[in-house]
Amino acid sequence: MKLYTYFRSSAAWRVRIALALKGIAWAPEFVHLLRNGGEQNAPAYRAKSPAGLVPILETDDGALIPQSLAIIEWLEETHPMPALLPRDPLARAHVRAIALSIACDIHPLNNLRVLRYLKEPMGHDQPARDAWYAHWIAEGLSGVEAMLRGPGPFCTGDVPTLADVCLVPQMANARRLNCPLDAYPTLLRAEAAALALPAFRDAAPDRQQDAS
Ligand SMILES: N[C@@H](CCC(=O)N[C@@H](CS)C(=O)NCC(=O)O)C(=O)O
Repeated sequence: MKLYTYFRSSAAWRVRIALALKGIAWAPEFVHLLRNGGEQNAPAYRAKSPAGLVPILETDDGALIPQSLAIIEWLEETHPMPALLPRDPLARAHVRAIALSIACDIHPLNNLRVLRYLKEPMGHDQPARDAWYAHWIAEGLSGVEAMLRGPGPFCTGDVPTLADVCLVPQMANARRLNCPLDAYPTLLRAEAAALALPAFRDAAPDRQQDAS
């Protein structure tokens, strides 16, 4: 299968982690979000991804799956082991709630196209855009910190789940934009546990062939 990916995309990073945890072979198709006016905007890519976003997964049969969480759920259904969702329905709901808090409530507010729109046409300068970014990170991560319970070391227990898959890229993004993270000791613990695993580390932006 092929993954349309950009090294710094946290949504693509989620999928790279899931593929690595499940030991699934894949080939990268690089989509540089900044070069050539943004390769996500090229007509050939838009034909595959009308939304102009990475990641998309192309299956061996040529089917295209957009949206990182839809891709990961498809991987979970087609390659169930190791599981990224617990068996117990309530525990599954909890894992999904953490993942969605990150993927739906934090990440979209700080996405490239949103930050660009704040600049043009809205006219917000860099300090204002940085404040926007930091505000939504703090608001979002405080909520997620309060959702974690139990001894860990991962988000919801002693194995990594979809929650950890979403957490690690979001923490890295926050750090890259100099957002303070000291107020989130449980998230830092879960992040450290995840990054001790090769699947999380090898999927990181600086390990990708398109890193520049
Ligand atoms: N909800 C989508 C978000 C995808 C997304 O926002 N991708 C970003 C990179 S992390 C992107 O392609 N941005 C292009 C742009 O903003 O122009 C998912 O989870 O896959």
